[in-house]
Amino acid sequence: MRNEIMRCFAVVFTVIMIVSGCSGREETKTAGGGGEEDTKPTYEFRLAETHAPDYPTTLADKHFAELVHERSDGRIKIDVFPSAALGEEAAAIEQVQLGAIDFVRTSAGPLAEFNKDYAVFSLPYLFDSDEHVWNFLLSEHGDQLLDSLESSKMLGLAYYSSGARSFYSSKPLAGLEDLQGQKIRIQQNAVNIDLMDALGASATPMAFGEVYSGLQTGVIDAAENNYPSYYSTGHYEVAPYFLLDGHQRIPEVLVISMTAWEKLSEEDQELIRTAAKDSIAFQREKWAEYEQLAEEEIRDAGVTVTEVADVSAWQKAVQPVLEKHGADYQDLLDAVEALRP
Ligand code: GTR
Repeated sequence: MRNEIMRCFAVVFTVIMIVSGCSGREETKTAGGGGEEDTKPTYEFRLAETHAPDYPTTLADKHFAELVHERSDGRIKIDVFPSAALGEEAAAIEQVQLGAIDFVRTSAGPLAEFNKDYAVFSLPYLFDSDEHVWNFLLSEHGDQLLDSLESSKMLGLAYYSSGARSFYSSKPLAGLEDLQGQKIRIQQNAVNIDLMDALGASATPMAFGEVYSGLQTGVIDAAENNYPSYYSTGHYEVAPYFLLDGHQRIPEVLVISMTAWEKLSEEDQELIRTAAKDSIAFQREKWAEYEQLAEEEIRDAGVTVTEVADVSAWQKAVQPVLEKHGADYQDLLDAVEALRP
């Protein structure tokens, strides 16, 4: 509920920011003796984040902003706006594409609506483990995907950890059969719609910030996410059945708008790219800590957590999704296979 109130403030705030047209202000430092150092431009950028201030991705955004600030001797300032203060995730990506917001930290799930290649991450049971995901993300294929956002007027700077997604419901949920007919909120993209269909459920695309009230009012029965998101949003209070099938491991991505990128000198571009890469280790550490805390809190709160010991029935059920979409990503799927630890 606290999150809902924060989001209401966030919407009002967004309107004010959009009306006042505040984005990526650029000034040139002219004070001093006229040397090259004195004429380097200063920038003030905004970064959109959907999660709460204490969430691992928000902490990493802030760490990234600090590195950039320090390394640019205070010339480049990045203000982080958590709790969807600049809009829900898909809307924030759109604003980044238009150049109205400078950075967004988003899941790769909604990015698929802007660049089809990103839907590869929504294919079910693709990665076995966190190690497997990171082998892929840190490979040349991971880098190519970051660069490929350029065709959508954006650029990926770095990936962050996001664990595995599993189903949770307001109705008893202990096995695949219980998903039949349930209305499940998804991150909107074509693969997710077919995935729910294959599992016998009904897909309901909905913004992340609406899921709590959606579950509470029965507009949806269920949703799916990792332990940290399930905990941080309080979804476990209204959907206390968590079924650990781990159907997807969708990374987080730190993205910059091409409009902001092109304002920067090559030197500053390098500084930003390096700072983003250097913030990965910090995020992964915060992620591991928070994932453990979230699991403990959820179990302590009395949530019914059921582990799926054998996912083979699930993998069989989702075959039609892989048959329909797999061919679009054959090269990436070959790479995923080759990088299996
Ligand atoms: C979370 C992710 C968010 C958002 C959310 C969702 O795991 O960190 O950025 O994409 O999932 O399901 O909308």
